[in-house]
Amino acid sequence: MKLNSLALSISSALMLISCSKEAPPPPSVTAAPPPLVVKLGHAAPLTGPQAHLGKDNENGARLAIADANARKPRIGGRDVVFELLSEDDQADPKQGTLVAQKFVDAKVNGVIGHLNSGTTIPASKIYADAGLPQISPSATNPQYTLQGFKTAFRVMANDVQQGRVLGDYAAKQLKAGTVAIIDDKTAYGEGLAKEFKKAAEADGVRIVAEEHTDDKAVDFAAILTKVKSKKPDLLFYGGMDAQAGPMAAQMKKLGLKSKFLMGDGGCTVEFAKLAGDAAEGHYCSLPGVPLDKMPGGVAFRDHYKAMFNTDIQLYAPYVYDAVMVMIDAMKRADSVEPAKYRAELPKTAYAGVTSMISFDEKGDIKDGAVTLYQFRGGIKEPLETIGASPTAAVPAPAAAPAKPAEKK
Ligand code: ABU
Repeated sequence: MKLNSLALSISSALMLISCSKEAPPPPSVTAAPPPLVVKLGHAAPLTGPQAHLGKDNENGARLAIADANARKPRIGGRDVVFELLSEDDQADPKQGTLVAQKFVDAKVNGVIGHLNSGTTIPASKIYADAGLPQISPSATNPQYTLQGFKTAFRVMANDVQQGRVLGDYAAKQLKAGTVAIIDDKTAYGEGLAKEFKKAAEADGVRIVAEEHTDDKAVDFAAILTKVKSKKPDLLFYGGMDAQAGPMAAQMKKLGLKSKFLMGDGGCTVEFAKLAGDAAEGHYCSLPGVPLDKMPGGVAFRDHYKAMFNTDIQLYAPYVYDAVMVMIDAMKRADSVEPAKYRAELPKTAYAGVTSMISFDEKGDIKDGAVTLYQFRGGIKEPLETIGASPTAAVPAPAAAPAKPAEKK
């Protein structure tokens, strides 16, 4: 009896074990894959005399990335989170190439920048060799997109367009018969001065002096004294606000009464701050239309202010658009891989804050406008806009845009 009972217990226990072995496993919980982190490089001078412009560019990129992430993007069937890697290139060409190599080594998915032509151009070779798309929001030297790189794009008018507008304006509107030119020997300053000179001379202007400084200089007494002896109707400066402001102040101190004209690098509130009352009446140009005429300009100004508690310096709306154009190409390619979404960039037709953005066969924005301004009471006031910059009236395309010619 005892043996029977023991056998029964053993058999019951075995049955239980056997049953438990055959029981279906508890439902497994399949964890969702973590979001794919997509790194975007951003480069600008974040220290030195142009740090105010570099921080403004960086803010534009941060704002775009925050907005893009808030939309919970999905690309290639994965949730995606964009992350900004911002580097200080100090507006220095050598440092620009070191930053470019750092981005390539960090396997960023694309680059926004650089701010300066002098850094953008040498860095663009490194990005091109790595097949890494690059969109500059502010480098205006034409050479950047003349190198035949399939990776190089720009979202504002270049200095062939800007120089022509400035040269024509000096001759036809400001009636300058004689002009002195100073540049800062950078790719931007020298390049814009060259384009200005070409256009002004074609309009019959006589160039009476050509002088050079650099992008760290603060004392212009010697070259301004030489310029004064030539009595030019107008002084054109190719360079940035950090030099243009003190230069205008020193012109006034020296009694040099020529009109003063410059391009986008000096077309800032910072120029007026540095020049003080010597800024009054001076002229400058900016690629694009005035902020309050941009399709999303007013909303962007408020959005930027709410996020950073400061005002836009200059290029932030273009940086914002550059980031969004890159992300738009990734979405259309359904891939964040540079080799895949790069092919979508030439087909861009993006309704941005600044304008409707599409690219020509070189990678330059199509139909870029240039606006002239005059400083009055410390504020730059728009005078006129040259060029057909598309506005909010142009709707976002519903269908895929026509494929433009492939870059070389
Ligand atoms: N576009 C003027 C400032 C940046 C640059 O081209 O160097």
